[in-house]
Amino acid sequence: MDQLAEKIANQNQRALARAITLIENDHPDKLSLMSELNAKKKHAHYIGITGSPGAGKSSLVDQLITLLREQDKTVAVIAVDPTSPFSGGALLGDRVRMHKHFTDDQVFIRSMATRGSLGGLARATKDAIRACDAYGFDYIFIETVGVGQSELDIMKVADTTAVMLTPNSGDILQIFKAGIMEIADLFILNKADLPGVKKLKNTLKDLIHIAGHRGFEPQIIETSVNEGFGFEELLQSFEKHKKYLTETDAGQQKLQEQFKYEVYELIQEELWKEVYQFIEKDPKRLQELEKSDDPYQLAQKWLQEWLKVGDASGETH
Ligand SMILES: Nc1nc2c(ncn2[C@@H]2O[C@H](COP(=O)(O)OP(=O)(O)O)[C@@H](O)[C@H]2O)c(=O)[nH]1
Ligand SMILES: [Mg+2]
Repeated sequence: MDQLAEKIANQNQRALARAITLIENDHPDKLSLMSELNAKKKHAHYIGITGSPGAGKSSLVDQLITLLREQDKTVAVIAVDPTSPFSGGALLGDRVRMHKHFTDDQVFIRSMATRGSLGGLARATKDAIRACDAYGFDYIFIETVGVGQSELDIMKVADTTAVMLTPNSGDILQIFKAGIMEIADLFILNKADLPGVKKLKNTLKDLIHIAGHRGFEPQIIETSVNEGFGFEELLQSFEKHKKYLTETDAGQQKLQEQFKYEVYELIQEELWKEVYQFIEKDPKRLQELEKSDDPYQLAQKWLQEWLKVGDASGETH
């Protein structure tokens, strides 16, 4: 791997970009690279920001980068937006918006490609965040469009999850229905310069009450990129949540749960890759597939065959 982890830990951005490409392509050496990177992690604050397309996530993150750079903090941004193709709108727009930060070597901005591995985009994004952590950024922002299961899944890696809402957009009901309320550690009401923000805040308070929360009571922060307010307060709110995680038992427990979930997920991904190869490399199974109309029977049969091959070869798969 050409001392990639070492180079990343020495703050080489080209090495970091290369590692993320290897991660996206599910390179065979990925797990060992990730393990090396993990040993070098520096415990950045992972902050997920999720919300509908056009809510203002990128614009706000851009403002936060400026503010954090003034405080001499370093920042990485991983943008995941499957609604826009990699070479299309999202990246182009974000590039223009975040342009001034692209020449700053203490800022790293990357859009994740949606192509790729069996583990999928969520897995690749989590690994990319870890790679950024080995580089040593103070903050790592993860921007996602809060719609699908895969985006919800990405948020499980964040220390702090912020859900962004905007006045009169109707996204609040969608977010409530998708079960996103429960994962929010705080809410950002962006475009608070627009009318309707009071009404949104009241609705939100009601819905938070209905959805309930465990431990940390989510704060509601109003921001406006256009009028330039709310940024400091938002950063303080991030800090407050980070403190909750590191200094309370409930916070520690949440981190432990996240860790356990991630180990399980990695096992699941690796197992599935092996079973998948086992099935796909035998053309006889494809014929079986055509003849069968019982998915339960096939799944059971193939799993048993896979287990037996492991026994016969004396290996544990
Ligand atoms: N009025 C208003 N418009 C905003 C605000 N923040 C962002 N926008 C606009 O909303 C649009 C979408 O912003 P963008 O950051 O690309 O949203 P994203 O898709 O969530 O990343 C852009 O035209 C922004 O100029 C705000 O606070 N107030
Ligand atoms: Mg965006």
